[in-house]
Amino acid sequence: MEEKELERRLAHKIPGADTGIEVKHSFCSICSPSCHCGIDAYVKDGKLLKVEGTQGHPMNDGLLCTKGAANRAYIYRPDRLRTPLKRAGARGEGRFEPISWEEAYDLIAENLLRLRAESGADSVAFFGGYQKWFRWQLARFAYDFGSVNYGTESSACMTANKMAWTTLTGMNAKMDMKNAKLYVAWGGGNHHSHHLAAKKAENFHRNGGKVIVVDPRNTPLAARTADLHIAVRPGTDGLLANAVAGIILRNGWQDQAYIDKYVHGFDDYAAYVTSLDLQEVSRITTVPVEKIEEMARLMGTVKPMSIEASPISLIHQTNGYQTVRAMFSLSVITGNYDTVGGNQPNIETFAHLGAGYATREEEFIEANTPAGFENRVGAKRFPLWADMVHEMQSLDLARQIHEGTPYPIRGLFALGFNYRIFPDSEYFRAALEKLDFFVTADLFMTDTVKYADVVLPTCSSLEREELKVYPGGFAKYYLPAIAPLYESRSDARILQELAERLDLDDALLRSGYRKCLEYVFEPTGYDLDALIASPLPLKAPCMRPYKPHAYIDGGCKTPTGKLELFSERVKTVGAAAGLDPLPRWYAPSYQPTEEYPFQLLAGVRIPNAIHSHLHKVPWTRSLRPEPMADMNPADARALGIAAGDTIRLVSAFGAITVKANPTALMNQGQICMYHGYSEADVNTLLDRNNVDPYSGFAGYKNGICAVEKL
Ligand SMILES: Nc1nc2c(c(=O)[nH]1)N[C@H]1C(S)=C(S)[C@@H](COP(=O)(O)OP(=O)(O)OC[C@H]3O[C@@H](n4cnc5c(=O)[nH]c(N)nc54)[C@H](O)[C@@H]3O)O[C@H]1N2
Ligand SMILES: Nc1nc2c(c(=O)[nH]1)N[C@H]1C(S)=C(S)[C@@H](COP(=O)(O)OP(=O)(O)OC[C@H]3O[C@@H](n4cnc5c(=O)[nH]c(N)nc54)[C@H](O)[C@@H]3O)O[C@H]1N2
Ligand code: SF4
Ligand SMILES: [Mo]
Repeated sequence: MEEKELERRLAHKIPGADTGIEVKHSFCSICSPSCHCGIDAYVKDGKLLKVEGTQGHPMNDGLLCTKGAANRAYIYRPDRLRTPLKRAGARGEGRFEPISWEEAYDLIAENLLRLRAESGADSVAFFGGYQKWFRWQLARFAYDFGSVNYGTESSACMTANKMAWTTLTGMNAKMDMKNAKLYVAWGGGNHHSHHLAAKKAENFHRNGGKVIVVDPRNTPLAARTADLHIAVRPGTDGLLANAVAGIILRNGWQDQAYIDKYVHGFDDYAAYVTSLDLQEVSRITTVPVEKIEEMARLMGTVKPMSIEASPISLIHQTNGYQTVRAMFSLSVITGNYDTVGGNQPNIETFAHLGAGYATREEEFIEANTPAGFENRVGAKRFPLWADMVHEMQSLDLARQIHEGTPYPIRGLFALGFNYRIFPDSEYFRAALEKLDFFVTADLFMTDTVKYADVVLPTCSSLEREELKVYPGGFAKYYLPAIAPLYESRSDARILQELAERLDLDDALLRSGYRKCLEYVFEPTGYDLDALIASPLPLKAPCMRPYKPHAYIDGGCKTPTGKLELFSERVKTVGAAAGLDPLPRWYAPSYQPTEEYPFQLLAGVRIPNAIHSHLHKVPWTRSLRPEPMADMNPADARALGIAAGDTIRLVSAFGAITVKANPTALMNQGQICMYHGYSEADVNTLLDRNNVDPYSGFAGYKNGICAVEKL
């Protein structure tokens, strides 16, 4: 009887002394740091049995998304790297021989030091992928080595938004949806990209808040929450925003007292936005005039208003930076910036998150920045980026490897790197072939890893210690739920050990993760041991309540100290490159043609995948077993295409074969194709030179293609 009961408890994975199952507090890092949900990890004999969302966690309160629920399948993927590897075949072939960590470190040290001696430290570039947790240490590592070329995947994600807010206000900004009366979701695909934000939006709507959704597609967010859905033509949002501003000003809905006190450049801005012709705007954006007017009425009269911009869809256009700047300007002219329920200054806390309090992260990163920083990759090509962002613009990396100008890049040291994330990914792949030495750390044997000379196996969030901060003033220091699988080591440990092996002149970095954290978190008042002991995230002792207008009253961190609708910074830095100090709209480069009649939105989020790393997990893959292009049913019918037919997407740069997925989500004339598939990489269809001159961001949502039935 007792045996039966134990069997039952084991089968149901019930924790207890009898079953030997323990519940450990960990977290999911499959998607961006703006989530990183708390996980209850059920562990027996060092093996992860199952995961559940942590109840009461300030981020996810018990919830996990499709991807997070697949954590066990993710970390036990059969292609996990088990040992360090040395390349034994040609680049890309995938033939390796296992080596020890010592041998790997020796090879890395020997080659990096050789390249530095032969071609200078800048000839080695350092790159950090989507896992943002190690970046503060990687940046310092690169600068200690002496290279100015540290960069990240954020050359394709979010940074252009930050640049726009910073141009306007001197800082990045966040929403205060909890206290808003109007929420404007501009190009956000929340239900598929951020289920927790979607839930908040639904609650907001249910509690009587007004919602405007600006999205070409009839997304779940639009269908379930929108009082007004603006199905704008992709790439024309900036024009829409400026036209809305013009209507607000013509009706006197602006907050003139606020503008008089806090704003620089209002007259130039007002002259421009009120000159726009509504009929023309309607024709270009495909939004009816009455809808534009209704949008302006809501934005001009319902207060407070919080605006949220997608971290990508608008800035994956070649006019993206100007577009989001135009949108954020609406917050300023209506007096909604730095107010309760509006958009508020966002203090960058740590690891790409604004938790509401400051740390010494920036100081830590920038302490040892080498001389010649103005020469980093992409700096000459994208002067505004170079002026505002303390990283190389990684979009230019492949070009510099190929062309060797203004100086050669011969080595690449990467943590979590996927060349397929870049436009014209084939060009980047070919660049990897040209490198003298390439080392990367990853969890899996990916297409990119196959090009490395030395491969380091790293571990997942469940296998490492990591301090995470959370919005609202929280932090939690997680310990590993299970030991690192096989011979893998955490990225933080790898950096520490390599700093030692390379004899970098940096006692702090060499003293390890915990010591570095103590330095960075010193001003917060946190006791790191308490952050480990507490099962749930704790509030920062230094956290202060928000005070409206405190920031703008104190003087903004802009050249004039005011909110700059006309940017003196862009005027100074961008004049030679022809950049406009006003958020003036211009059309994105590519428009459909007779040969390529469809607008191609590459990489709009799907619920079951994130970039490259869930396509190979059977659970998540089963929800969308094949690479599929979403298209409007009428478009499909016109081409004789039925659901599941094999089709080819063709552009001037490449072609991929996928399945057709006709869906009412899509408008006519537009195709959505997710990225990250090895077998159908949509980024091979894109033009690497189709970029935003302000930010250097690629036009991922500004491609064109033809569709052929096979
Ligand atoms: N067409 C198109 N392209 C896009 C986008 C798009 O919308 N459309 N989106 C862009 C955006 S927003 C982003 S954020 C990027 C995504 O860019 P990336 O972050 O470069 O994309 P991933 O494919 O996730 O590659 C990350 C790699 O890191 C590995 N990895 C995972 N966890 C760890 C870890 O803890 N340590 C280490 N060392 N490695 C780890 C993964 O296995 C994977 O190989 O793609 C960009 N590219
Ligand atoms: N499941 C899942 N979740 C993810 C990711 C993932 O790959 N999978 N990636 C994570 C990352 S790295 C990021 S950066 C975020 C991205 O998060 P989101 O910004 O929410 O990403 P998307 O869903 O791609 O895009 C949002 C919406 O933008 C619309 N859109 C496209 N072009 C335009 C345009 O020109 N104008 C307007 N107004 N709308 C447009 C699309 O129709 C889509 O509904 O998601 C994160 N979450
Ligand atoms: S993948 Fe899902 S469960 Fe994991 S952190 Fe992101 S939202 Fe949370
Ligand atoms: Mo992203």
